[in-house]
Amino acid sequence: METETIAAIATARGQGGIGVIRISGEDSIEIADKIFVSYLNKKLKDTPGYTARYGRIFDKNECIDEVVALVFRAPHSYTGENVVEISCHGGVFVTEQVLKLVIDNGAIPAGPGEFTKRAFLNGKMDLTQAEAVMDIIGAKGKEAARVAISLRDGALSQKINKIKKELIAQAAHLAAFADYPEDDIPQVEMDELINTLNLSEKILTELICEYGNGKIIRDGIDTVIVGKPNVGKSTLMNFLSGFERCIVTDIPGTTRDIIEETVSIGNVILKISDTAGIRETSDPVESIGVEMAKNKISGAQLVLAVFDASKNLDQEDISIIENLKDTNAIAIVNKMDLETKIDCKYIEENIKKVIYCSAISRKGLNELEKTISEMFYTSGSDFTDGILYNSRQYAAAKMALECIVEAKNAIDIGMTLDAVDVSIESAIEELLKLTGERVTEKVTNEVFSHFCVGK
Ligand SMILES: Nc1nc2c(ncn2[C@@H]2O[C@H](COP(=O)(O)OP(=O)(O)OP(=O)(O)O)[C@@H](O)[C@H]2O)c(=O)[nH]1
Ligand SMILES: [Mg+2]
Repeated sequence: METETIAAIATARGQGGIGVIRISGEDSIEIADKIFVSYLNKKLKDTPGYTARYGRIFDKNECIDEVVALVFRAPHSYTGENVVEISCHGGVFVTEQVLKLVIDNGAIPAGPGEFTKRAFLNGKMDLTQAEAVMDIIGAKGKEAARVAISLRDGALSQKINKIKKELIAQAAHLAAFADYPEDDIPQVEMDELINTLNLSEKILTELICEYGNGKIIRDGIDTVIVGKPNVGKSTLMNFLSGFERCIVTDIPGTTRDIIEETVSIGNVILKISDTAGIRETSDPVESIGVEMAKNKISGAQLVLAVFDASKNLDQEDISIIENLKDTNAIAIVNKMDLETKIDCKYIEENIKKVIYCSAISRKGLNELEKTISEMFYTSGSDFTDGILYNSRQYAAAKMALECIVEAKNAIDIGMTLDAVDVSIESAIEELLKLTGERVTEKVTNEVFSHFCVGK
């Protein structure tokens, strides 16, 4: 177990109302006492846990800032160790100055995610809960945050632990039976064993099937906006991002490069790309953009195909529609504020979902959000009851499922219970990896290397 006392600035760099310097480890209170003087002359070492003291930070005789020092005592803290959090004024210079003093007085700089790593190593949370901490911080939308909070509460762990417990009971029974067949151990109840395997298979299969949804909730839907030049693609992009992300002009061929942005509309996150208008062109720069736009269509999870409602459909529109045959597309019939000339029937016959909007007057967004939700989220699904939320968890669940299927096959073909037990043991091993109960240091380090310093 790591014993050194670590410290880091826990708040974002930059100017802010307050900045927090977090210290964790056996010596954290002693170190803080060396630089903090409370107005009531109370030492932090004499301060109970969950108590704040108001005072000042000194570098020798020079006052650095007026602060609040908050004491947590092991094991009742985030990390499970003694923790002091010093809240000072939120300026870059002041927070760095306080951190430097803490380090000069015996702490070492914390690595990425080291506070949470210690919380995990001290048994305050399992690995899926620790991973969720970073997902809460990184959440880009409401649903992403809701799911991350449920995982931090242990929603996935509970699901996994339920199957794990039953599998362990079965494995123990099988092992005892195999080792001491002549002893007075009750016969293995085959029905019970098969029920456990079926239940495990069902839960793991559901989790694996929902993984795609989890990814969409967490990272957003890969979305591309395509259409002819001048139909209003960049205006739509600006409308969705809420600021002037793209250049908009009435000159066809304005957008050349792909412009990307992550936007959140309602509960939905879109990783959206605005592209060059698709048309035949002799301009070499524009034609590269057109090629890139066409390529983007095939890789996207969602295509927003924009049309100009004030113009008749032409050959270029029709060839774009033809290119959308095997894609998840929504037609956006834009410029509905103008007199409508477009053949709506043709579009509706060829693209399943059609939204009528005016990007310039910012109308039609609610309808778009609703349509995307219907397309991507199975109605009624509640993702807060525990889902796999990253590739590490997904890989472990898949391996566990394979072992369960193997165990079932072994029973079906009449293999010995020994062989069934081997597969069940392997499944348990994978589930223990998933929750982090039996995980290598390499994997643990890899998980926390993606965290920010100070968390
Ligand atoms: N009346 C009206 N004009 C719009 C609407 N949306 C966009 N426009 C106008 O249409 C013109 C083209 O808009 P852009 O967003 O640049 O179109 P684009 O599809 O990105 O064009 P390219 O980048 O050239 O392919 C601009 O003059 C916009 O102001 C709309 O809803 N109604
Ligand atoms: Mg454009």
